[in-house]
Amino acid sequence: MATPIPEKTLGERLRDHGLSRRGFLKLCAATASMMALPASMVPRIAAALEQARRPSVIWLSFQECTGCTESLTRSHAPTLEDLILKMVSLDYHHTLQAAAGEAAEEARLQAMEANAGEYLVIVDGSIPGPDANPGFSTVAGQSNYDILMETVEHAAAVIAVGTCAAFGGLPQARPNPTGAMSVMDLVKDKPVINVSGCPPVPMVITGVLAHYLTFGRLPDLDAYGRPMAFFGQSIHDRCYRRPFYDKGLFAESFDDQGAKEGWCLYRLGCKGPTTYNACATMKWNGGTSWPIESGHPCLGCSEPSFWDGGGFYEPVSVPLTANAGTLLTAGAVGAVVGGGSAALAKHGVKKADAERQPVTIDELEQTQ
Ligand code: FSX
Repeated sequence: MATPIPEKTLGERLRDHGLSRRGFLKLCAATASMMALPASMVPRIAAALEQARRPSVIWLSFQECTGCTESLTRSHAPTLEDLILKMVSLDYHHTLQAAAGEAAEEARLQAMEANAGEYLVIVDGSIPGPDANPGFSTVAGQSNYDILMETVEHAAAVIAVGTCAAFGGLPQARPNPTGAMSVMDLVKDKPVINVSGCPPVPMVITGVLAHYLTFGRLPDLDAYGRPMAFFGQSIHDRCYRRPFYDKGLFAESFDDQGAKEGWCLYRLGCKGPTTYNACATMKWNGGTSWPIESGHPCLGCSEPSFWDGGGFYEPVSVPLTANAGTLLTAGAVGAVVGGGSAALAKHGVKKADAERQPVTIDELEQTQ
């Protein structure tokens, strides 16, 4: 019997694709930045990625709108092409795979068998639970629930991408007609990491994969199972409109003078104070903009309470800081003058920013 040819290391694959040493270091620097790691980590990332082998990834899509995959295709650092061709072996994905029908299902089963105990399962969309009508949502005649449980059985870990998979999302909103459940409601014996957002920030999806590839483990998580590097601070704490909030300057309607001056959108229902995500720093569409920069309040799409937690345009009760637990009513918000900088300092924003100061590629090459 022929000896199987081992999969090439990532370093070998990158060289096969014509990537120079300098280009490789740029990729590592971008990866460090994406994972919110200091530049001093780049040599370690380079050494790890050089020797890494691409993990098999099986991506399952259930009750969702395909916005999560649409978001993934807009990742720019790394691009989707970089991710698929160089970093992971994407062995099954409804929207992106070339195979169809029985060949597609066969590819999933083969990937599971060949990589038992080592493959990653990514899920987008919620799942009608075990007590729901199995006909609510099926793929290849199999219920979503059966496919999920069959596929995760020998997985190393599961990544729930999007608020539907992480917390139930839109399909689970009242009255939840399909009995929709989240991945962590159903998968209890595997590590589950939640990358919430409706849709999630694309570089957060690729960042989690890059972290796994680099360090061989999943990143540190918050109380909702989300990676701290991306969900560790509220939208409010990183919002460029925060100085207006601290001065009590609020837009009262979408076309008043305050809106034109770019004042805080809190009174128009912004959920930034209670929402944790990386939108304010990573932005969207290649770093072009994000909802608040476009003049619209944050809807809080990365939180479990997204759909049933109150009106999109109703002001929230605001915690003064994420850790203080002090709730302010809407009327008291304007009095919080000067609290913002203290809160920012408390969250270590300046320190984190300082650690993320860029270093030049020439400097990095000298450390190799
Ligand atoms: Fe849900 Fe994603 Fe919102 Fe849509 O797959 S998180 S409805 S962007 O597509 O699942």
